Amino acid sequence: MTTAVLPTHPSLADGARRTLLTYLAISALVILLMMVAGLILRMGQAQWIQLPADIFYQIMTAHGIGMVGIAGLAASAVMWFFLSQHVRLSPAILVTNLIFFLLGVVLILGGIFLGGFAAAWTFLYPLPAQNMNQWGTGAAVSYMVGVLLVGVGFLLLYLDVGRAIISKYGSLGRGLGWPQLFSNSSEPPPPAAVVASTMVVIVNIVSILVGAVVLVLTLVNLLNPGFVLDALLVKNMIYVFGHIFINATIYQAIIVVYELLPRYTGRPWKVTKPFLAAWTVSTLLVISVYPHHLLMDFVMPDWVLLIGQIGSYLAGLPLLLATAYGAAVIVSRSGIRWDLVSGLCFLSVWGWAAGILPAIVDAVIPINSVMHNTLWVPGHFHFYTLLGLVAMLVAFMRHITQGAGNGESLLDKLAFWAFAVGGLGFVMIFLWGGLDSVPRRWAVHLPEWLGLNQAGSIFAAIVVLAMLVLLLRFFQQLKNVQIVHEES
Ligand code: HEM
Ligand SMILES: [Cu+2]
Repeated sequence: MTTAVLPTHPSLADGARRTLLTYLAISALVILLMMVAGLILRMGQAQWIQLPADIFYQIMTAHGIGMVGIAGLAASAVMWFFLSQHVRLSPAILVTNLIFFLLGVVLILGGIFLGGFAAAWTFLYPLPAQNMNQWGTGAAVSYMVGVLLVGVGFLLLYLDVGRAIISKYGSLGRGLGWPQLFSNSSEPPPPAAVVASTMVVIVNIVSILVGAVVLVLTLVNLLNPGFVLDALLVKNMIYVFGHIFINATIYQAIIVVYELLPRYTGRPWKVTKPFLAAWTVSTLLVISVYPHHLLMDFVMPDWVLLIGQIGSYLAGLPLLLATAYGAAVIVSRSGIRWDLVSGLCFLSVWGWAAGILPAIVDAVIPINSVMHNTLWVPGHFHFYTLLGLVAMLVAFMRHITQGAGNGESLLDKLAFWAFAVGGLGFVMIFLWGGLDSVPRRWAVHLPEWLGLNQAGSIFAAIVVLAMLVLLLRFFQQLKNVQIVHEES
């Protein structure tokens, strides 16, 4: 049997390599399962299958939290892998995070499918407790404790990443390249992987701490209903947590593009001043724009909503421009070798960029008053999670198993195009539904909407099939990967 060498660097310990491969194998499996869950939801809305409403909301809750959680796990593997070439990370913490993650998943799944918890992944107050007896307190408690455990694991991981960056570069500011940005330091700037990881450490620690507090508050309310919460405060905290955490998955996964496109083009990814400035601006803004989830909450102070709206233009754009521009510069006339991995990298930058546009449209207050809670919303976030984030993750998975004897087949090429075309069709149908004012999170749709839902289901099925090919090949190749030390 031919053997593929895990393309990595000698400083990475064998144990850590195995752990990372475990992260990726679990991620591939869960992404596939959650996509099938999504397909079931869409087919239920299309009335192609009989899906009772309670089951629809259970699956919707599992799909939401499952996709967000597994995206976080897979993206952290991308970050860890590339970052460990520059700083000394703790392999023990990497394992610890995985254990917390798996324990949390068991409690979350138990709460949903055994206990019937179906308050959506955002568990907005007071739904977890006041649910017209759709589920018991135990189910909601199990869900909250599960999410809390997942959060504790990630918190440990990011604290370790922060520690490692500070011990090598001196401070998080230096990790973001502030001396080069603000005082023309002649030292070379930190590599792109370090800049991105530093940003993620800062924003995700904020996200997880706020998330932990609101989960505990919700738990206290569940166990002692006399302890009444402020619904608006809870909603603010939940969206600080949710908005930042899902955004940070892209900020971690994008490192694969910074690291791999240069290898394919033979040109370095230049860490320029605009690049550093974009990451610093985004660090501040990704934290402060979450109020775009509360534009319909008229009791929110206007100035907070304005920050949410204006910040939403500013937060994504600089980073996106710096990345899209960087990718265009590095690829154009480089004689780049196109294969599955470089194709997925390029597609992912496009998917991220294109997906931000409908997101910005939605963050404009007059538009939001029409589009809020329509399928426009899943339309925009599936755009950059599916065509952006998932493309980055699959690029990484297939890169890591690529090597002697682990080439790509014609089937892979077909799957790539099926993924791109199916994914685009799937999200465009969601957006179209939004234009038609089809509400999001409805198990049962009006007859007028069934045609769109059926088209959406067909595209979704194409995506699932394409992913099945791309990830089955990944598993097949994983068997051939042997952990061998490369010469440095
Ligand atoms: C084949 C791929 C996918 C399919 C078929 C799919 C399908 C769906 C459907 C039908 C919904 C419910 C829409 C509604 O009526 O409100 C949904 C919601 C959602 N999806 Fe997906 N999805 C896919 C991939 C993804 C990915 C890759 C992510 C994130 C990484 C994701 C995250 C979510 C989230 C967070 C929700 C919101 C759940 C809620 O409203 O509480 N999905 N998806
Ligand atoms: Cu947001």
